[in-house]
Amino acid sequence: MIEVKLVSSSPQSAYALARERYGSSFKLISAKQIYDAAERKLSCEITISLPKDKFLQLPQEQKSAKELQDELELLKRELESMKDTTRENKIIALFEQKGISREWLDEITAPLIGSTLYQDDKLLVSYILQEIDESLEIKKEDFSEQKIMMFVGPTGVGKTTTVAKLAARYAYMFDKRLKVALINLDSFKVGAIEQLSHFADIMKLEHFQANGVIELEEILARVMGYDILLIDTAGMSPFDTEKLIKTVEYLNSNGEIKIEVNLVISATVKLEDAKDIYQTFSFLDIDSLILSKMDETKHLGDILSFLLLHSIPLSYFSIGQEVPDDLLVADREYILQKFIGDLDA
Ligand SMILES: Nc1nc2c(ncn2[C@@H]2O[C@H](COP(=O)(O)OP(=O)(O)OP(=O)(O)O)[C@@H](O)[C@H]2O)c(=O)[nH]1
Ligand SMILES: [Mg+2]
Repeated sequence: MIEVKLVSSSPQSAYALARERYGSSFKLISAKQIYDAAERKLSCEITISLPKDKFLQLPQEQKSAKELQDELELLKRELESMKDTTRENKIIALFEQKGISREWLDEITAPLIGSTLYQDDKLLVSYILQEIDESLEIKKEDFSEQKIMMFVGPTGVGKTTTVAKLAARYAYMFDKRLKVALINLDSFKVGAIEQLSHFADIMKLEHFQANGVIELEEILARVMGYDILLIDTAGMSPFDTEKLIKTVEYLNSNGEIKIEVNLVISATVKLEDAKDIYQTFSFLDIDSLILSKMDETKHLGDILSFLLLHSIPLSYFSIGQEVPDDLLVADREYILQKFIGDLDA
């Protein structure tokens, strides 16, 4: 809609003028009296609004200088936005080059096209960063009731290491120590049980081995007095994944047990691989995401893009091999600062 002002000797004649020019396609917004001291004359100015196309259709000679100026401004703005859409914006290109999905960038910057913000590099960078920030979800730690946490993810991503770090955190790093037990589920991998039991021995924590859902159910029934149960799983073939899904479904169908599924995914992963991994494990109802190997990459664009597509809450970051030190509770600031470092570079 366009706003147009018309001046005449009285409100009635101003309104008649508007009718004459624009027919019935306008809406009266306001009217006010104007006193011209030099001429000692009273006149009336009305403001009307009308659709842009009606305004542009009018014969040029009927338009006042003010109207022509308004029209020119409008055309200028339209021309700017056309330039914006045809010219590649270098800030958007930079974010894309750093791994942020073009589709997402286009979607969030579309409303800015033609505005000064779109042309201002610094403002546009902060706008996009803020949008990323707002899209990231963080899962807070909550120990108000017993927790059974299962860790799933591709082979070698850092599941067992993360389980060990979390066990140490929960059992020893809070004012109120939590009673923690570790469980290996269906570990046919050579050395997998030893790897976790080694950590369990050092930390003096209970450690169980469960082969199959029945054994797991028995163990879960036995360890009801524990605050936290951490279930480590093995690297997956499609067959294993199907079995795992059935296990979790079966256990969750028993109203008393709720298994929280934590997907461990490496921060070094490419977007397409992250999508595949998510696809594989999405049947499990993923509660939260743990980003591992944050220390192995400076480029977080791909994993950020993945998070922008699927807003799964982030719970922890694994930032190295050291147990228990190299673990952080997920936070937006940390991941964004790392990404900004990459943008700066
Ligand atoms: N740099 C780095 N290495 C890590 C991190 N987390 C784990 N690792 C290393 O990655 C390797 C694999 O770690 P695991 O914890 O055994 O991985 P997993 O997912 O349990 O592997 P599978 O049980 O075989 O599926 C080990 O050498 C770990 O020390 C991390 O955050 N950063
Ligand atoms: Mg493992």
